[in-house]
Amino acid sequence: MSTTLDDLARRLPGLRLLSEPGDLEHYGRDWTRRWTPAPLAVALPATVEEVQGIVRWANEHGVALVPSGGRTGLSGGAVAANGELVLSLERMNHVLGFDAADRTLTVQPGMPLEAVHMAAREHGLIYPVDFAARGSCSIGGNIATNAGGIRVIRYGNTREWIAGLKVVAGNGELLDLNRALVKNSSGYDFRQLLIGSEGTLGIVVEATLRLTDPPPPAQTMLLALPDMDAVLAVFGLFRAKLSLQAFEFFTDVALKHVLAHGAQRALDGEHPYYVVTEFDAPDEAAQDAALAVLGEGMEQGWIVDGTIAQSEAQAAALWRLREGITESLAPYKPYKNDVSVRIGAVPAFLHAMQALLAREYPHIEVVWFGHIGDGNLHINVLKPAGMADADFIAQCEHVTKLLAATLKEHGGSISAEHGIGLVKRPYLDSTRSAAEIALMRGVRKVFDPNGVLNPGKLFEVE
Ligand code: AKG
Repeated sequence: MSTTLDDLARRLPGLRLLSEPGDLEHYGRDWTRRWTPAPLAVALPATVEEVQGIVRWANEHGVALVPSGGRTGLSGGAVAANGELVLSLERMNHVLGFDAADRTLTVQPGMPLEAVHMAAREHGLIYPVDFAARGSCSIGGNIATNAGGIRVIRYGNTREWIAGLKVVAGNGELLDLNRALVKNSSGYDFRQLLIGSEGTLGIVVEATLRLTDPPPPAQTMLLALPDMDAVLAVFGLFRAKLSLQAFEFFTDVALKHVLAHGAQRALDGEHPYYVVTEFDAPDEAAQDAALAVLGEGMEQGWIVDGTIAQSEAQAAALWRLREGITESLAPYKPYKNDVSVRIGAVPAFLHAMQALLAREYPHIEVVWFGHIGDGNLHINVLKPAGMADADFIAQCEHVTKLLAATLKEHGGSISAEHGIGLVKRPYLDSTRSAAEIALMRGVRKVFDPNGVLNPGKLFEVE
């Protein structure tokens, strides 16, 4: 161990520290897989005091820290490739309390999202933010990236569900932000500033989450559609006539990969676009109304085929077609774009982008899917067999520049829900103005004066 690490071990005798090559490899990377992990070591604190001790030590020794949750991020926000200390919160993974009057659950940051869901259900309530990585991602990571997911259309992003946060700032000080108050008009809301800050302002050590009533029983439908205009038309129809919980789209290319990865085909024939949608259907009348809306979409020629799940198992099988896409593409080392525009701008943006991709990538497989009702599109470009990683990334970065310009024209964002991290850092200025970025730098300096928190992520610290 280096003398620097010796000092950490001496100051915090109970702290679990790992430095075996396998551990450095495991904790030094996230799902981006682009960088070679090379952390100094991995610290797994079990208490707030240990987190504070690590941050103070990092300040004194000038060591960079990479806060780490489930490392399921796709923007390189949790990568440690430059001798940083990974500060993994995975041991801080307990429920700290439930408040029936406020309907809040207080948890530690390392709890997996799925465990949060289960803990909420024990009280007859739900924590409604949800997405495919629920079993692996952590609530702290969700907060650090303001995670979105498949139910934003009904419930909004993570930000809407955080009542209070305890955070260790870059100087080691513990901040108790908002104390779970519903109304608090007492100046700047640092809780909201911390949400989505990608571990650059502070380390979340405790979160108080708002819970809500479970939704009424739902029905899940899979639809096949002829083109993107039809997807948007059906979204308009369903949103007007049904109470939507989710409305997700994917293409035939995505379906091909997910079926090859073990999912079950649910509709015959081949169609360019598919939608998985879920809506409230508490009784027979609501189910009949949904059938009528399906019929209306078919009459209009917007829906070519459709199926309604008749059981929970069938609903899960339909969801797998959408939620299994990321995993099915992983072997192709996809270059990911996660963009958003205002919902009204989706059609114009989509057409501009399809033209751009057809021009720039005539021979490369591009997979589209995402949360169409939130204006959030995931675009995965698959690495052709035989192409060198570096050539592929250079080509994709060129197209991302063009994409960033197209997004700017349409008033969109280069990152809808994955964060900026390392991957999108070169394009931050396509979404945020120079004045905003200057303010961000100033804020970061105040929270983390010595630049120890996740340096290099979001923007380079000067
Ligand atoms: C989603 O499935 O909603 C994701 O955020 C993953 C996107 C991707 O794999 O590009």
